[in-house]
Amino acid sequence: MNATSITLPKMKPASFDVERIRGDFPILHQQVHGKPLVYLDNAASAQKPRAVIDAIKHYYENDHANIHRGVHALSERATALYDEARIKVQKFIGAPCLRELIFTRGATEAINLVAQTFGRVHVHAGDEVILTALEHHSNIVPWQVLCWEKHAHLRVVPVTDAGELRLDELEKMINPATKIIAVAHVSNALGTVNPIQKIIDLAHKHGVYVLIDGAQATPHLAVDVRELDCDFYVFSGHKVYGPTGIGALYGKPQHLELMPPYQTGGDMISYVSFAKTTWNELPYKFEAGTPNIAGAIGLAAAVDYIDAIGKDMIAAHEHKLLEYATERVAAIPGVRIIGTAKEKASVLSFIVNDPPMSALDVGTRLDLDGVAIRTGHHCCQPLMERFGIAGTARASFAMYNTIEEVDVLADTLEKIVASARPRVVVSTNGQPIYPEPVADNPQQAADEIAEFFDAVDDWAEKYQYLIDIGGKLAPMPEVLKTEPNRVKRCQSTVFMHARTRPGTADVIEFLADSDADIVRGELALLQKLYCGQRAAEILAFDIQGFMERIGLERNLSPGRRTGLSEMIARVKHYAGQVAQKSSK
Ligand code: C6P
Repeated sequence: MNATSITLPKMKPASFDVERIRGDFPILHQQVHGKPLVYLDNAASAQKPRAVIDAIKHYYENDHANIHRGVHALSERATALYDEARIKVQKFIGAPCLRELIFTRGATEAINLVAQTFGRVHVHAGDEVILTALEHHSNIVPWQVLCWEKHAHLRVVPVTDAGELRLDELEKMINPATKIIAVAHVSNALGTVNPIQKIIDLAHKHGVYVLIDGAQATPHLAVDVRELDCDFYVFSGHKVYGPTGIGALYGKPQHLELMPPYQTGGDMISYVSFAKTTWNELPYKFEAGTPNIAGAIGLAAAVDYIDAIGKDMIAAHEHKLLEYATERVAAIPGVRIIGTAKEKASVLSFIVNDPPMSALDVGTRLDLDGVAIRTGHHCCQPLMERFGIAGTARASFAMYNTIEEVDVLADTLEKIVASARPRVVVSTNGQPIYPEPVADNPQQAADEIAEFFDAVDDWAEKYQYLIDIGGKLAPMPEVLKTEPNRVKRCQSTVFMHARTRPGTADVIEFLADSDADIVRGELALLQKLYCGQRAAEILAFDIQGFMERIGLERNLSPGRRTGLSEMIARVKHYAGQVAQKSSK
């Protein structure tokens, strides 16, 4: 392979051969918890074909050097590869010319770039920025910050119960103060394909600029920014089978020319003196510092891979998967699909409400059977609020998923829902009953718990232990489930209330609850360790070491680890206050 042959273009297959495609993705062929992996978390990040992995490997093994700087062969090769990558990505979204295609770290950085440059120039006090209720936080917060800074206002287009945008409301909302509309092409939480062409046309009729967040569209739909005539279009490489840390911003050249730089430094300048600095031409004006060269090369390989399969073929296959999955999941009693728009792409969000089961529990149990989905608010908290739910379980499909995998998802979900039991809430007549200590000190309690965990290898058995002890969690009276007692940064709803045991100066006890079985298990574990123990001993106990010893660290997702750390921090914070007071 030489420097210019970074991709492995294939002949367009006459028909869509999913097994052949699966063969191109090494990661898919593994077992998780003893079951074949069924990867349905593609909206969060898609897996990488060997062509992408090889392109990056080949680049680092043969061609790496910094770009636009060296006079030597490697630098020239790396520069050529980077430039070639830009051409491929430009073509991928139909950008008319190269200077309109800026490499960014991803969709998030691209939106921030536009808000902080274009937004700062065009939005002033009293102006309005229109978003929609189904935006990802990445397409909310940058605009919110801009509006705070500029004393401008955010307006939000509502969605119907099906998850479709109310275009009638948008039409009423646009007024002379409207400067920008920022809208997702496809909703990551519901899968709704928004009528962006109509939105762009409507906005332009009123002289309003439009940014399209294409993070969830580019993996599934053919995109042509020239045809769309949008002002900006952003997407992330890792969702289109490319590497993380790379993405792109398309912008109309007349906007990009007038926008001030987003970041300053090397490569984005034309000339620097202490008196005056001038900017480089487009697109380099917006690419300060050494860029993600390998990322761009990997993204180009991903784009080639998609083109070789054919976007239409991919879309048709994914549509079949989504239709079948919708039919199967909708038929499971107790399950409700969230997001039933007529036009959808690759995302199936649902909740289990009979008996009620937290999305976190659904996801954790599916994982035990090798099925990877995402649970929670999907970085769309305002949308979840609109639907009156804490979060959903979300299966999202990619070109390599199969009908058989959809069956595994549906069959496993059916089994999980059928085995779910309504939670029995023990009445205490409003009287809190704090648990008794299970040992003389936290270390002794930890040793007893660890004895069980040491004896079993299987995460499924450990998980069941947590579910069992969580089922016996001391009930927490509703009056204690207050906002100050809510533990933040958890994927589920968690309350904790600690106190000093009456008649003692430094013995801690606490009550806790959560809507998720797995979290109640974690809370019960903490009660075993900490309840009825002295503050100083709680503080001295090596909780981190214990979590590692019993393997909880390894088996919890990063999100769950964060939640658990917050719960531990709460008890320790309280113990710290008590210890300080009692030592005075
Ligand atoms: N959504 C999901 O699981 P970044 O993180 O910059 O690559 O993409 C941000 C982003 C922006 N817009 C939309 C519509 C998105 O879906 C995402 C990322 C992932 O839904 C991770 S939160």
